[in-house]
Amino acid sequence: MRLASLLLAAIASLPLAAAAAHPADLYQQHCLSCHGAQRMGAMAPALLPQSLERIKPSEVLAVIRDGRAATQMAGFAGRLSDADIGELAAWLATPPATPPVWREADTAASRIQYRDPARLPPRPGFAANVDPHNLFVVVEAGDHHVTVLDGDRFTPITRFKSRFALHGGPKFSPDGRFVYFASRDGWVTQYDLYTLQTVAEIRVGLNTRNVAVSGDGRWVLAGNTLPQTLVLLDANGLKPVKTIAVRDRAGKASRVSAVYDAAPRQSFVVALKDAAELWEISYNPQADKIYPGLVHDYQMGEGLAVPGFLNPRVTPLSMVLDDFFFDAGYRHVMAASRDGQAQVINLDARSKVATLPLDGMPHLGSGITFEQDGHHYMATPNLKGGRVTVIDMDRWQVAADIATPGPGFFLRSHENTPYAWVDAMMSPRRDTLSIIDKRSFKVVRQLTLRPGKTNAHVEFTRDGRYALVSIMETPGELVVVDAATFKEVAALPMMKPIGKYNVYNKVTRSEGTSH
Ligand code: DHE
Repeated sequence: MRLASLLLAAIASLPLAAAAAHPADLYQQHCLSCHGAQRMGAMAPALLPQSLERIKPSEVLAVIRDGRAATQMAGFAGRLSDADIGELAAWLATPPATPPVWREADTAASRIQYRDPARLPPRPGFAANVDPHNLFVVVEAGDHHVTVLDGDRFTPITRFKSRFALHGGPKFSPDGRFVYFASRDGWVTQYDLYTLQTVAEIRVGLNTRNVAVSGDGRWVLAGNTLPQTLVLLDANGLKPVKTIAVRDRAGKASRVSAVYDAAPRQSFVVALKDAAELWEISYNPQADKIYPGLVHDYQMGEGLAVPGFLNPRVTPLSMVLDDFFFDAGYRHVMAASRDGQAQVINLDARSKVATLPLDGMPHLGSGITFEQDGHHYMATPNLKGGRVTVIDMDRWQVAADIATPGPGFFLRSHENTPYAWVDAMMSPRRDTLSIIDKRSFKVVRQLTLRPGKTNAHVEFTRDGRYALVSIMETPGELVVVDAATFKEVAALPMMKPIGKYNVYNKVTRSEGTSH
């Protein structure tokens, strides 16, 4: 059911009260000063339908009525009638009469520089015995904070407030010094792990999908769904470099599904949500010479060559693809559509080379790769089926379908462990992790660390000895488990730790973790 009709159903359950005022007037009077003109966000988050998509209608009503703890959002019960609160909540779920506009100039004007990147000290400021490559960055969605954790001692080094609703994995500079976050309502943040301070922030759009950092550390590319743009930033200070309007061959605008860095290719690869195209944007300074004539800018006319450097190179596809995953050599992407079809695209030949029998909704962005008996495999959880599918990447065939207690979101492993861990967080068995032996493709253990609570999202220490598991609740926990004995060794209180990221595993592109 759509959000607006769910809200209307929730409103119908409210007690009858006096006739409601017009919600647009209520917004002007009570919400605009914090949530901004046209509901685009200001000191408080945007209140557009896209921004509220992930929040249950009953929760929207509850926040307006009772406020949000530990924020400046006060409750309006007593000040507004139940009918007014209901009308306002329903109105927020509908698109504004005038579509909100976010231009390049808005992006440029939003940038905040907290520290001069040129004046940052060269070495970490924390104790010398803390390994800067074994830090974990933990995103706590429960109260919109980030914890930086010492991965040797499992002790927090700092905890700071993030932008509202970070989504997707934070991305790291190649040396592991800087971490970049994207929030659903368009804010990109550059944070310095050496000084434990934010360097800069910029709002690249009204609704952002995710960001990627180039393998040479020079660029950050953000993919938006509103407006339909890609925004290229200088990674050192987040100055905007260029905005690319995302349009297909016919000129139709498309949202971005995901953008990832393909470091060995010196390029970003972009999947589009509304167009049967895959884009590759080279940041190789020699790209103009390497790809002459292969670059097309469909806004200028089909087949028109433009410089290869920092411009999209389009691969036309037979269907719209969503999330995707690279093979180990970054020559191919495995990509799936929302309706459960999957293809292998060769990025050099710029064409489909195989079809994969992956039904349901494989969550490819959360896949892993590994080698076994000389074969290269990738494995992916499935958002619509209780299984992990293992693909033989040498033959592009399904090698195994491993049953799990329910659909899961995140699969993780590490080079130093024979096991891969997957959750079942989309099912009633959300408290159960399945541990799969990568050699036999069998579930060898099921683990329920906190019964009745969501046990999900695993990340390993840099040596693979310990697995850190999220208890995704508010309040929740981060539980440290010995990766060989599966025994709990530590637990830290956290507020819905939605994801955690080990610096070393990320910058070395460990085969067991997301990139
Ligand atoms: Fe995510 C990553 C898409 C809903 C938590 N999610 C990603 C990525 C994509 C994606 C494309 C990879 C980006 C990256 O890491 O750079 N997510 C989607 C969806 O399409 C979906 C199903 C619907 C949506 O509203 O976008 C969706 N995601 C969710 C959630 O409901 C989760 C559980 C909670 C939330 O905060 O929204 C959620 N997604 C995450 C997390 C990652 C992620 C924690 C990073 C994974 C990682 O460990 O790298």
